[in-house]
Amino acid sequence: MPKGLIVKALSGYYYVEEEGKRGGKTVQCRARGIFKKKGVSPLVGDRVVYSFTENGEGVVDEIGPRESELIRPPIANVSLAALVFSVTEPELNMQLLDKFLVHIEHAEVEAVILLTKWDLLDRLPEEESARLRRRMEELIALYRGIGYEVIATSAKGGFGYQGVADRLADQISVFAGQSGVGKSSLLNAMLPGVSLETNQISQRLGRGKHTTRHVELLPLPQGGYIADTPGFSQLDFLELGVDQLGWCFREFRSYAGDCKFRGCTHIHEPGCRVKEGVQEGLIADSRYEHYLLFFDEMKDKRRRY
Ligand SMILES: Nc1nc2c(ncn2[C@@H]2O[C@H](COP(=O)(O)OP(=O)(O)OP(=O)(O)O)[C@@H](O)[C@H]2O)c(=O)[nH]1
Ligand SMILES: [Mg+2]
Ligand SMILES: [Zn+2]
Repeated sequence: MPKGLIVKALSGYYYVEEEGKRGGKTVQCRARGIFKKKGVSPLVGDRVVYSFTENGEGVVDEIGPRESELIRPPIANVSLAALVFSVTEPELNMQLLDKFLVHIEHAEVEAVILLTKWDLLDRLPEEESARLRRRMEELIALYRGIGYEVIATSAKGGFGYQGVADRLADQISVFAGQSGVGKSSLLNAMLPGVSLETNQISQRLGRGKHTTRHVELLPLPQGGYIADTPGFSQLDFLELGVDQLGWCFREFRSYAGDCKFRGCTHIHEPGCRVKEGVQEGLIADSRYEHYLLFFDEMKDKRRRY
């Protein structure tokens, strides 16, 4: 039976590309009923075994082991997530960025932060532009300091994306972020011959807010794939345990080992090295505040379910 890769999922169909034929024609497949019974659903990025049916369509028979699995956006075998945030329109939300990083750390996927629409900084009134620039400089210093790569881009201004393209080569990567931050626009600018629908077009058609409606893997010229995904407005922590939260704040790890108590939640325990790190300015206040916020959010959820 042939092997392949699911490159798109739409309305209960999975589009499978034959192994070794990157960018080639896909076979439209249904999933075998057994998956539903087992509570498993195939994901874009899954390596699968499939077979053909009489009508020229196919059936996904087996799903290969997953190296990683993201729930939001739903995609398997991603090794790099590009978290896309615009400097403005919409203005960057640091709480959402940290929440996103928690999800990515939990999935054990690498992350790179892309700051889009950099060209808008030149077009804003001077004061507003200066304020945003300062904010971006601080943000870049903070996240680079933690160990995340940050790249400034502009699909309109035509810069930044060579660095992004190089970073994505030879693996499955995903563009994820709020709706309207410019994920599809950046991919269109980066990839010759690709023209994904972006917001302006859909406004003309009078459609709603989210422009991209499905997850799709696009072949990259340098090898590998990039997934464009629909934006989201919020993320929740359903699948994450509260005891795992501290570990998902990457820079806490080197301090957490020296906390007095094992299983320290870094909230009210004495001898907490993480809290000391915050007081000494080694850990950013904003990161610790978001940790506390997410901790409460997760506790609340537990109480409700
Ligand atoms: N000035 C400027 N505008 C941009 C840039 N990139 C995207 N835009 C605009 O931002 C709007 C949203 O862009 P999209 O690419 O559709 O955003 P998206 O993240 O794919 O949105 P969803 O598919 O809804 O998740 C469009 O009007 C784009 O023209 C940029 O670099 N500079
Ligand atoms: Mg889009
Ligand atoms: Zn602690």
